[in-house]
Amino acid sequence: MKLMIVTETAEKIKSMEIRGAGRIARTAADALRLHATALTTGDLDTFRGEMEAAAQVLIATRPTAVSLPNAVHLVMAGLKHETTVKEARDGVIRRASRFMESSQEAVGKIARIGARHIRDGDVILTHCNSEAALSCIIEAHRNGKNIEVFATEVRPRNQGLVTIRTLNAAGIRTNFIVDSAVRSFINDVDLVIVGADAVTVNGAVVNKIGTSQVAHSAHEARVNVLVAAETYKFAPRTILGELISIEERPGNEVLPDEIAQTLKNVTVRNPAFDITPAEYIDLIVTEEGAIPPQMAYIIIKEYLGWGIEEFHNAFEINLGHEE
Ligand code: RUB
Repeated sequence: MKLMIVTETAEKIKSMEIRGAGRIARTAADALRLHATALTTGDLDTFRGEMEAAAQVLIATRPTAVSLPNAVHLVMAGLKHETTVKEARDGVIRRASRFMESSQEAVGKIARIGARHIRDGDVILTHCNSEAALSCIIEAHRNGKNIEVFATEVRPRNQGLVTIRTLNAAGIRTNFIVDSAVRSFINDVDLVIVGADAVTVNGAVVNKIGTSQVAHSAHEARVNVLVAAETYKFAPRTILGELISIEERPGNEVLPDEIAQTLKNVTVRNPAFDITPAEYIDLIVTEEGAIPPQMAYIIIKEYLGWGIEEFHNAFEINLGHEE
């Protein structure tokens, strides 16, 4: 009963009713806030245990967007030092509220910084539906720049529809294309702008499946690729060489079961994300400024507070003698 808000939120994230890395992170933080508010126990250990269980349920929903565990850890940080239930509850509420607020502010800052990299007359291509990427495009349009957009369809879940509705509402001239048409139009494009679910320490960007093909086409055509990503999308544990796991979703998102069942030799594969190497990315715009992807470690160390030595201490890792 007490976990209701958490299980409902987890269900909505899994089914993608709530989607997009930033929104997933804010909603998870809010669920933890509401859960802490609803917990009636007077026992600190029970409170901590209930919060930890809720955190695990939320983190387990979708594996790729690093914003989710980063947000959950931010909200849960401090819980082990708080000495009464009231202190712990207030702490969770304060940290969750601060995260939600700063996450929203970050998108506004990214919009202002990203818009500076868009020139009057630019044709921009975007893939999937990223709040951070769209905020840059919309800000440039608000600043009076005459821009035009190519937006992909984004099979199989059609997030491109959400993108074109937003661009249309903002009054931005938009071309809607199927995913496989990117290379045919790339020579008409001046700049690619996409969002991110995760950024690794070596500057690789994990985003909606197809992003790496878009970036590859752009690289080949010498079109710049800009990634709009809040700092909490950077993945600290990649410092240890940990890989980002790529979510594989059910095949029936791609091919209806009644057809798939008639094709005994066919397996439908449906990875939801892919990895674009740093060499195909020109700039990552964060709320702290625009950086080349090779500087991702600085964001992880300076803004998320995780340096290689913190990992060394936290996990008692002997960096020289790992198996
Ligand atoms: C969404 C997606 C978005 C990033 C960034 O994938 O790949 O580009 O999450 O979005 P899905 P934002 O639809 O599977 O969640 O900038 O809104 O955080």
